[in-house]
Amino acid sequence: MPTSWEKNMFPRDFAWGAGTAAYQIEGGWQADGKGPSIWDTFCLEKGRVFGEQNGDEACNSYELWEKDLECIQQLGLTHYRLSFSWARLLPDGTTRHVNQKGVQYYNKVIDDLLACDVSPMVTLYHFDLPQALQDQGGWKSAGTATLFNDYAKFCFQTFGDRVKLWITVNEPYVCAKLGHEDGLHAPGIKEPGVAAYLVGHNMLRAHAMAWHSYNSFYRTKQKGAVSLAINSDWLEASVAGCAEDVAATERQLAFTLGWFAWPVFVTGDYPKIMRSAIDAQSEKFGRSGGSRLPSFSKDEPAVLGTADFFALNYYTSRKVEAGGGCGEVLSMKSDRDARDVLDPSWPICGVSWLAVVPHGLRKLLKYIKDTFNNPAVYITENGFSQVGQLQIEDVQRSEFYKDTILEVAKAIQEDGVNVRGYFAWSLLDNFEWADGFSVRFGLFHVDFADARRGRTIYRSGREYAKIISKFQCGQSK
Ligand code: GBH
Repeated sequence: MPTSWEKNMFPRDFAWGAGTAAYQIEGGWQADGKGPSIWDTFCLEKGRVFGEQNGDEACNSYELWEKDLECIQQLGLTHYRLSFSWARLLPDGTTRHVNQKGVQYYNKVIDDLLACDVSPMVTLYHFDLPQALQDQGGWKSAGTATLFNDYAKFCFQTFGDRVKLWITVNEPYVCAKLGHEDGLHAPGIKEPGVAAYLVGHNMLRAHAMAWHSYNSFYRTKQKGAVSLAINSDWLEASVAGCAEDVAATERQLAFTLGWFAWPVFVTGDYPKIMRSAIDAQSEKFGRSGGSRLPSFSKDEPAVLGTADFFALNYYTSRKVEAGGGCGEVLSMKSDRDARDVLDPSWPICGVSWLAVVPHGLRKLLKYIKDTFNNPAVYITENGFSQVGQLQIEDVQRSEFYKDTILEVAKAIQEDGVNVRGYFAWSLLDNFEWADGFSVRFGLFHVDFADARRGRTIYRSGREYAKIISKFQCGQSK
């Protein structure tokens, strides 16, 4: 078992990347004809975001893109994952009106990357729905999936000659659960036990339509690959061998990873235990009117098989035990009847939800290989944040990156997982959603108190650059 770097631990063409998302870094919220998004609206309401902060300016990457490019080069990345702001390209969400200034901005980003031999991976949707579409029902409305497909086709058509790796939607779980069940993310809807399932369904439909569009109209010419990014913790039964905990772990997995991966990679439908748990709760609550979990229509393009690779966002691991199922009201929590337990041997660092468990990633990768028929996998996000007293010499985060990347190497070498790339989250400290700027995930520190938004590499950034150079040395990207 390797405990230190060895030659050839990673394939020659392994993608070494870092990621960002439009609303988290760009700023320029009203610049050059951009339309408002649900995050612009959400941040206007008091009490939503830490310190009433917002992404109006963020890292100002809209104006300072060239600074970001310098950071990317300093790390020696082969790939950079960014997201497009839908409302910057299509201010009212539809292709009736294209904002050419937005097109110019992303064209420049893409062209500059390619000129530096860095390949872009583009996410079409990272939490920032155009407000105009929210006003028509947002992701709860079936029509949003069709409009997403139009937007996706527009992007393939406009940028697909140069972008070869596409993510349709980032973390539909988070949009559905935090945005429509808990109300902690935009659009701030709290309709527990109902809206999230509908939203998840429409996001899967949107993804599937976009994949089929690419497959039918662009793949032959553009030769790229399309997937959706699924976030998942590694889960283990709280007490190994305890039947109740094992069953709870299976339910929890079905309601998180399975919710999106089963339809796309396994059956074309939701996990059976997810549907039966939801329907059993409905019955208990005397709710009629059909399942709260929608069904896929035979008249629409199939969702099964609509991923050219597995895109995984991994941050943390959890132990799971049964419980939570006897709530007073319908909710996803009561449907799941499973709850997380933090293992005391897994240190919590930075934000409260992030127990640092690098070996959980290796186990999850093996699980993905075994469960989803050995797909090509890109780890599209992985990282660890700082909160409070800032350290540019962030030793702990440097160690975290080393440990985690070593686990990825083991997954490749010993478990035979087909991992194609690793993207650290994030290139820059940025607007961390409801946590505002209080939580820093960057490989580069950003000085938000200064209008110039200076970027300074952390020790963890230097560590990552060192690792990349070991495996990239003398190779053409
Ligand atoms: C990613 O989600 C996002 O894609 C990215 O934009 C973000 O910057 C990054 O995480 C870091 O947070 O507050 O207890 O309800 C990661 C998956 C799922 C992790 C929701 C945080 C919230 C737990 N996230 N979870 S809680």
